[in-house]
Amino acid sequence: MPMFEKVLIANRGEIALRIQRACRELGIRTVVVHSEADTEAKYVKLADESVCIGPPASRDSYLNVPAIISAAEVTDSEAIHPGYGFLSENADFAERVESSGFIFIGPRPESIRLMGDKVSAKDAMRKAGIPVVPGSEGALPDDPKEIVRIARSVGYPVIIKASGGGGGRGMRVVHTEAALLAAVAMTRSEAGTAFGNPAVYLERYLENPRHIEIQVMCDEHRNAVYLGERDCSMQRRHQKIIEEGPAPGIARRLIERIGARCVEACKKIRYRGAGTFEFLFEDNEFFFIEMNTRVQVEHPVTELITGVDIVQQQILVAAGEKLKLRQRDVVIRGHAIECRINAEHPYRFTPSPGRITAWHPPGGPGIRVDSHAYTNYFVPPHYDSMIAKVLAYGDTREQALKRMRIALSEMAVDGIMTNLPLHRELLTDAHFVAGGTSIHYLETKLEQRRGTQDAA
Ligand code: MV4
Repeated sequence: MPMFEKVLIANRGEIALRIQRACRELGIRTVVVHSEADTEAKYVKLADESVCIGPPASRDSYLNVPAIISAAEVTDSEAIHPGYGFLSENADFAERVESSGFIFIGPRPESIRLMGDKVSAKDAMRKAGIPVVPGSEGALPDDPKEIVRIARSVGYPVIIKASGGGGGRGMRVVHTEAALLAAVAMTRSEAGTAFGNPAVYLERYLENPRHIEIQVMCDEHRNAVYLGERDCSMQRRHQKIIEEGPAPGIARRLIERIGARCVEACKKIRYRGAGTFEFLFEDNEFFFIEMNTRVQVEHPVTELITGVDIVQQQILVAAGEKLKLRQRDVVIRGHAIECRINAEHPYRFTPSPGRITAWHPPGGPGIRVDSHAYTNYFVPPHYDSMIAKVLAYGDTREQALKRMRIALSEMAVDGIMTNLPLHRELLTDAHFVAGGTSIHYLETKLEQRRGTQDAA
């Protein structure tokens, strides 16, 4: 299949700019679709063409499937890159894109559907040789006696998860048998309302894990590689705020073993494109929880430590090209850390949209800034609050940490509030600096911080 001449970008903000840059380097012309709130954005003007697809609210623009398909038609685009969020993991959208004669830059719709249903995802991965969290085999039955029996055999605490959920939506931790059936009923009913699917499953609840994910890239010709791991444990309410790679303190041979399994699983399900296997990591063991079928916010961490341009690779494999990359060519070198800069109150986390009156991004050796922001840019209130990703790369984690501290000290954003103060604090936090904190670390730290402030 010939390379694309024109790609439509069905997203906004930093990732729309990131995809645009990848296209430009590949010699592909770009069309960016945008809402009325993003008309004046510089990355929209920078695209070869732009199409306004509706009012500010996401459902009327970035989630408006007919408007996006029409934009692809009127601009003669050949392929659509969905970025992350919005329609990126919507199997129906991927199907509509293909049935309208365009190429979806992402996995086949069947793969998106398989992974979107967490019960079928876990089942497929277990059958493909990936270690999963011990729990119910498939969805929980209706029979309360059976549910009680399953929970006993798994052992408390357990977690009830909605099959249609994911990313932290629709889950409930249960510590005792007395609380089990009510929790199952609640989760079922919420899942029916929220996801239109009341199916739930049960797992052993891991109390203090890390969140480690494996990046993969696959073509249509049965080639697949893994691109190392990222540690995404520094998060609050399922919003990651710092990611890094490699994961501090995890033996290389463990990563290589799980990475090889991910590659085998991808081949088995004929996965295409970029993907991320999410694992919980506890007591030196990996447990699969979910697979993401999109490019992720934190993909630049992997780009810095492997030298692979993930977005370009997504486009190339979507065009039907064979991966040139072989596993032996994937060499992890150095260390990368990413700080997500959000337009929000640094400790209260309330959104802080508005006009940026001065924008001073950092720079220098080993620093990468992925951002669509600039002085006089207006951060619209309708979307995600992330306005930049600051990355620091170094030969060692210590060097990356140093460079990140310098970068954060150079950076200044006026006119709106940002979480820069929180990042500056975390980059000198003894536990974070030591490496290997759990998924609960940040929330616990913030609670303690709140406590000490109330006392003052
Ligand atoms: C878990 C877990 C503990 N044990 N599953 C939350 C998001 C979704 N992807 C899965 N999640 C979890 N599943 C078992 N069996 C703890 C979490 C979890 C979590 C996972 C990854 C990153 C951040 C998290 C924050 C809270 C809970």
